[in-house]
Amino acid sequence: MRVLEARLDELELPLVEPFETSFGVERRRRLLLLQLVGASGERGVGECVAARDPLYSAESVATARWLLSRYLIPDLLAHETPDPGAFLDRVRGLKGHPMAKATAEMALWDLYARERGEPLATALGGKRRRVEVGVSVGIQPSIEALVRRVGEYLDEGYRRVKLKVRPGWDAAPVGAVREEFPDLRIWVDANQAYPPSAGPAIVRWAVRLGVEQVEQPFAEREFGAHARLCRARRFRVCLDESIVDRASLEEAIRQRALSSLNVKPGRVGGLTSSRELQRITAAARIPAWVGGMLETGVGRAHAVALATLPNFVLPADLSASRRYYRTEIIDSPFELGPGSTLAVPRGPGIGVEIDEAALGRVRRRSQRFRPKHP
Ligand code: OSB
Ligand code: MG
Repeated sequence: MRVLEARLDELELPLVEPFETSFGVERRRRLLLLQLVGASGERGVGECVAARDPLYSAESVATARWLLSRYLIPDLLAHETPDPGAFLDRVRGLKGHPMAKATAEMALWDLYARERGEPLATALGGKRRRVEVGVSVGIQPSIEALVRRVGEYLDEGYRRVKLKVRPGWDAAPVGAVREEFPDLRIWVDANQAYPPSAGPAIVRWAVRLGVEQVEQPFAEREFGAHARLCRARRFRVCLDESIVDRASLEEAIRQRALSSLNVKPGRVGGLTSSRELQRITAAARIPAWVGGMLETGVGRAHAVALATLPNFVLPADLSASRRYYRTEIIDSPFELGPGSTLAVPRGPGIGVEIDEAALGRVRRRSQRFRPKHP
């Protein structure tokens, strides 16, 4: 693949409603979108999941823009790239910044699959035609509002909810949802908000309320505390922020700190790394699933393709487009289908096309890049 042109857009999209987690509230999603034009005439697009502020992880829109414009895009324009792996090899010396690297790597994967005329899911080795999904529900202004929201999502067809929790917003709201919906699959996600000493209390309410999975209750490096929670064996303990690459996953497995893995391509540096982590979890008999970062249709399409791989056996955090945004920047928004699923697009690459008019309405900045010596 030879890249003749790159465009880096910064977008601002209002969420249909604020999304509150233990680390903050998101009202308007700021994000970067990278479009590549290949010598073949095909295009490739990648979405950067870093947010405006470095609250989920160290990266932000600003740091990702810097890495992309200063290093990654110039690298792509200066070299012939046979496949996404060749790009990863070249930028291996640049430390950190997995979300920025994933943006370029995912755009390359799209371009690569389009040049081969096959869907990204097929290029990755996936087989499923639909992927099962659930819905991640932010912290709400009141318990009544939460129960109402969950009811609306169930009416839309979702069959598994993930409730955001934090100290002070856990047993009571989760208990109210459980009381109203006795058979519902309930997961919770704390985004590292609890101290290790909270472990026994979490076990008590999670078991009493039939919580199926507890995601990242403790800090990123607290493998020991997560391992103690795993030993209760009454619900799955899922890691998200703790797992950033192969080494962290292997160490977590060695310490028995997880019984489920949330794989987000942005967090782990792209689709190649996501696929590798998926393989490692399969070998360790740990169920995995694809997480979400409030993506637009572009990042969602990449994530849906990833979710077709075999060990993604739990429902993904990839909901329908309308759960996030009123305006979608792709031509065919994702809709919830039978059995709480999203259809895997059948066209080449990510299988959806950018709606340039819609993109123009939410774009705040745009930068073009061309090769130095064409
Ligand atoms: O921890 O999974 C998380 C969104 C932003 C940052 C972190 C997380 C999330 C979600 C949203 O839970 C999942 C989705 O995109 O639907
Ligand atoms: Mg999470």
